[in-house]
Amino acid sequence: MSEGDFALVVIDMQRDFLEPGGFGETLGNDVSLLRRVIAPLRAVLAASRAAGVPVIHTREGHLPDLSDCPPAKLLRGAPSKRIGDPGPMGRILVRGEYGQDIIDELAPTPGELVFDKPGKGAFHATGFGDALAALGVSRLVVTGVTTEVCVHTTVREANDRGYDCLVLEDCTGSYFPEFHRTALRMISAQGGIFGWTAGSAAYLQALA
Ligand code: TIU
Repeated sequence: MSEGDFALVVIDMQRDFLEPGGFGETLGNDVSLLRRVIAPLRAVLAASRAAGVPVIHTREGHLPDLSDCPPAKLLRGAPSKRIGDPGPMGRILVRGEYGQDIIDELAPTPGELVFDKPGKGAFHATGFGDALAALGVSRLVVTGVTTEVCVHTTVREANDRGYDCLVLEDCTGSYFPEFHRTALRMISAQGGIFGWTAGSAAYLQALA
């Protein structure tokens, strides 16, 4: 993997998805299932930073007045709390709240780009696409949660926009282990219909 032509993208490693009392748990999920992503992703972040790879983080979340949250998203499902309701980590999935921020273990360093996004994909209603264009990269190494929701939405759109995507298998995760496995297969099936997948060990080896 030649350096200088790719960025590391870390999707939604937020307390709202990984810690009790946040959005993920209000949807009925066991948030502990995502924690296995943290250690390998910490290693990937450290090695990427050391190699000078640009790192971009995203956070799903909404404006305090929820004007960027479509009614369909606000009303969907039968969550124990809805987006914007008060929870133990602040208002659920609202920008600026403690729960909406990235977990301490993977906190961005000064200078790393962080995009708040109202949707599942990183491109919709954000400056993510412009940031990639400014960086001049054509390839993305994609990590984060959840594999079949925000990672997939982002990878599918990135693929349409002409980016080659490599999704790191152990640095992505789902509340549904079978969805995780299948989502990864869906990316690389048919000769790489949306991109490719690999374990973080291969990425670290290629960086070294
Ligand atoms: N619920 C779920 O699996 N995911 C999300 O709502 N957002 C992200 O994937 N970040």
